[in-house]
Amino acid sequence: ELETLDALGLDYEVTIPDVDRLIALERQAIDELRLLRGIDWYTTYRTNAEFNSYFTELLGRFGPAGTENPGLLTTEIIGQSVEGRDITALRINPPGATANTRPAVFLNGGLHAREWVNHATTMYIAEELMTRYGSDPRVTNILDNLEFLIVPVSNPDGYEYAWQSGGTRLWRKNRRPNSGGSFGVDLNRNWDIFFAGPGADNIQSSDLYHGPSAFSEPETSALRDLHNSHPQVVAHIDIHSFSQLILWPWGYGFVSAPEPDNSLFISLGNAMSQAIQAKNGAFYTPQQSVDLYPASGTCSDWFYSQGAFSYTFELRDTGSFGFILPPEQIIPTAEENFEAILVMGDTFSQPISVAQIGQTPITLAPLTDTTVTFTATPTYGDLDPASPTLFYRVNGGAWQQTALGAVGPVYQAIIPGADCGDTVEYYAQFSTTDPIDVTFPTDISHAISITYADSQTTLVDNAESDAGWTVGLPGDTATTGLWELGDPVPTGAQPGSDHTPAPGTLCFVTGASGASLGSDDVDDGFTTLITPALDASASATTYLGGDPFVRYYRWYINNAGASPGADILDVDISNDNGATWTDLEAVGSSATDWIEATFRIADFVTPTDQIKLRFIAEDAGGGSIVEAAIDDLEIFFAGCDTPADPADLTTTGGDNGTPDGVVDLSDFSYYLARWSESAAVADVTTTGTSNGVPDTNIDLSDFSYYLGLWATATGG
Ligand code: 0X9
Ligand code: ZN
Repeated sequence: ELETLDALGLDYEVTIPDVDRLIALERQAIDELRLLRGIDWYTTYRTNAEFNSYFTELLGRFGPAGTENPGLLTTEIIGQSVEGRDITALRINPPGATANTRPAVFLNGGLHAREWVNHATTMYIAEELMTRYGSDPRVTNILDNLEFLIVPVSNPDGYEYAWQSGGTRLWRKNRRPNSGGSFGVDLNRNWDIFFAGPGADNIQSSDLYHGPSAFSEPETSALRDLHNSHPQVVAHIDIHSFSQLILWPWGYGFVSAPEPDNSLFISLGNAMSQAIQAKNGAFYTPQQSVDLYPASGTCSDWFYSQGAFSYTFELRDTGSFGFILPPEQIIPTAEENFEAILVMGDTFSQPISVAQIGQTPITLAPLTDTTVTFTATPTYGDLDPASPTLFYRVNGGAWQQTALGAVGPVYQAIIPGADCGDTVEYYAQFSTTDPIDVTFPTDISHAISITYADSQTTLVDNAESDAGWTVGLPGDTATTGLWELGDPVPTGAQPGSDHTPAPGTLCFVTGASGASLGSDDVDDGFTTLITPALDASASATTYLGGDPFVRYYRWYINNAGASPGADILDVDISNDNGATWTDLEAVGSSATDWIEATFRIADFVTPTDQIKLRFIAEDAGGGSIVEAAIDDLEIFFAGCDTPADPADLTTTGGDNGTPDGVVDLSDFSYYLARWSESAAVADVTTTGTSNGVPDTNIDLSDFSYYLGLWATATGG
């Protein structure tokens, strides 16, 4: 096939030069590991028989008469495969007041036979939940609120077949003998949701064969029946590999889930991705399923059609080993995905999932009202429409409350403005009709906190002309998609226009031209963009005590092509004109939008007048689509002007009426002269009082009031 690609002049990358050899090495590694004594169960891949005996072992530890953490686990044979193998579900449901009434999280692994890390990861999640119950407060809370239904081996026949020797390792489907003599139905195309639509195949021998009818297969029917036997499955994950993806419905076509569901899919998908990345650094791209490719009749779409928030996970890796993932990656894969389960568990432990819309601003403008917006998505239970309330307080004072009003699908309230330097804290509260209260943030002792400050922009570079940027460096290795100043041509990965409002057209972009997805993106290495020196020194602003910030808008896509999510946009900051660099951010997640990035410079480097930013876009693995763009760079200062001293009237030694921040004898003589002339500036109080309120009558009380101000300012 390579010869064909070469002949056609198509760009390709060999990720695994010899899959057969990799399979042979895998078998050798498994056989060697098997000989070791006392190894962890997850150190190597396990057969059907080993899964079955491990189910029994887990029952011994966590079952009704368990030795380790009794009463958590029951197992259920939910059906038999085409070849008559038992399909086992683990039901984790601790005793206690809420036992048997909890909403459920449903996890299934191994629908596809060759995706071996799925079976192991699903099993690991079950074991870890049970091991930690009672000692880990987070897991305890999750299991006290949610039941887990877990099926680690959903396709035992296919799995058995993939373990046989002789070219069966990459088997995907079940082992249905089809009428035409071929074998297997794709168990992720056999569900009763857009059955036999796009992305499924009617050809029996195809890997994507959907089967003769929806739920024609006992394996999919067993999972369906387990779902249907539980009154409330609220969340679900169908666990696959590989590509490191977190996918949500719909997957059959280019239609988003309705709101507020879609917002929850996105925010929870992002949160799970972050939790995974925080564990071992592996990045899983969160995106809608159909953006991978349309597939109809899938497990996840069906669970969502039944009311569960359902995801499809694609576990490790991004293609270096693919399905033949080395056994030493089982545990890290399982561990990082357990973190996602914790996030999902936290979310569905509450009957309403609350999120704030929009980035929390760095500062608020003084004396200006602020509108805050939330979404509240019932995961189960019903929202009391009278309940949404915003609580806020200023400078740690008493909490005030105001209703969060429904505006379309969101809830909004206004926080009245406060003085520069004041700090406001706030949280939102929503209740179910039960009532159960849910707050955002969950822990109200960590309410959202923002300080009011003035800001002054001292530098704007909208990239409509080149202010002296360095576009590419001698050591850069990318062969296409080099940074340039241009008007981007839209592709599936590149923005259709710059960020500056019209008439702006230009931005810095990794190859502005190239009309198709993979043309003129970053390939074969990295390309570097550096700003000119930016003045963020204190002298750049009139704001006393002002704090410099840098802001830019970025576009970044790395989620298409052969190795989605593998690359990053690395951003660094320098305060010595580029001699040394400090990490500012590493962008790993893709967004088909311009995203604001704002940083307080002092959090990274001491502000100087030699600040530079460096943007390195890289296609490290090859084979992926990488597009980056930068626009609308700004430096601004936030802080509060120290209020002018009312006794400061003139510049030292001058009679110019221009305050200079110093109160001395010349201010006094300036006042005396104006007072003698009955000039308006001398009117500083109401006759007979020292209230500081001018009354258009200038007399002795004004003089004594000013004298008092001056004496205070000068210390006598
Ligand atoms: O194609 C599948 O069934 C899943 N990928 S896998 O490589 N594990 O076979 C992904 C299905 C996700 N859904 C859609 N893309 N619609
Ligand atoms: Zn799969």
